[in-house]
Amino acid sequence: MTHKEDELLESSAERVYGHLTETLAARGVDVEAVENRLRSQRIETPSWGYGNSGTRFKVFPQPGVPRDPFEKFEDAAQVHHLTGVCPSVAIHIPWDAVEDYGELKDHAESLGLRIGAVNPNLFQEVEYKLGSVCNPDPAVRRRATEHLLRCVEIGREVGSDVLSLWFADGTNYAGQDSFIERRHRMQECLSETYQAMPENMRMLLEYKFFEPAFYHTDLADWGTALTMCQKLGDRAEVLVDLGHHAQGVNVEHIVALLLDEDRLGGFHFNNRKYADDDLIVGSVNPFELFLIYVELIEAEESTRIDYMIDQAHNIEAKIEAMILSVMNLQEAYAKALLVDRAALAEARHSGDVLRAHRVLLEAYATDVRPLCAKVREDLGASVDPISTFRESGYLERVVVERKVGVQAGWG
Ligand code: LRH
Ligand code: MN
Repeated sequence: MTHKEDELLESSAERVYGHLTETLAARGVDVEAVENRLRSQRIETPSWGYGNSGTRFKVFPQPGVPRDPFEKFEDAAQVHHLTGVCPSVAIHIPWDAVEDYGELKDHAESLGLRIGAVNPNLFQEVEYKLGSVCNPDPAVRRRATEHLLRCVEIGREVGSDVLSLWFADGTNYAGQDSFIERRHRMQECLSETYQAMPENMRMLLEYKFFEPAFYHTDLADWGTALTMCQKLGDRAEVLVDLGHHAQGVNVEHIVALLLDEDRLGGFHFNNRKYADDDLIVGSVNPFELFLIYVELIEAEESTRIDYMIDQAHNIEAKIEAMILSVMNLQEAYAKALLVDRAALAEARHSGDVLRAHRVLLEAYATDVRPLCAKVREDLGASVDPISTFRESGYLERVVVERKVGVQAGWG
């Protein structure tokens, strides 16, 4: 692109941004306040989103995929560098197991990143066929609890204050095991883990209604997770993975309820059309994502919520997929920040059904991309991250550098 064309593009972007902020100000929107919230948005990316992943049918390797956690952090640093809002990376143990976790912490910090949530993997050892913390065999439960305690230690070593737990535990046939005995086994293992956590650490419990279990799942829904958290303690909160609900479930209602219970700990953002598809967030149902953020806007000023991505980029370019995911989250958040709360409350209280609905539609229909581009520029990131990434040659470079060696993946 010539310098002239650059200037033209820049000036037209400024004009479009100028027009948008005028329109918003005319609608009574405090644009400066919206931009402040957008500049302080924080999205955590998953280390496993940079590695190979797939389905039971096939895992398609991609050239340039990281071979170890250090290279995963280098790719994550690209996403933060280009979007400005992803300074932390969640790790999964043992997928990200290393000799020296202090070295991994230093490496992350040298890239301008920090290590976020620690995710213990209790779904790939042969011993866990009949469950991990819910397994009928106390020796297997002991082994599972030891792994949880080890991950609390790793959290201490890497400076993480989030232990993020998902259990594949469940049964495949009616009668296979007692729902309540399994629940009590889980509570026993989790309370020992909870007691071992340092004061600043939070335990997030992630529920999922099925898979890999096909008759019942021990932490199947928000209710089983919430009541378990209430038994464990104040620093146990519920994690909402957008792909973990049955078709037709109103996720934004669950989010509102967990906020009201002061037990919403965080999200695993992704999207699905059918089951736990782990597709790019906002790629299937962007309106649902907007409605979830509408429920979060007021609450997040008074409570800490961890916004994390949890996706599997089975066929698409992984770093670009992560960048697009973060841009979709910036836009969904920006649209939700434009909702005229006073008009919404007034319409709701006067029973004006469609006025209330149209207040949301007005915000949702606003093209906020110029605002998000301006905010990224303010953060020293890119107004057009995907073009900047494609023109950077980063992918071509790592494809060459990472030719030899075993690519990282779901183990
Ligand atoms: C389970 C899940 C969980 C992870 C895994 C990678 O479906 O959402 O959060 O540990 O995906
Ligand atoms: Mn998840």
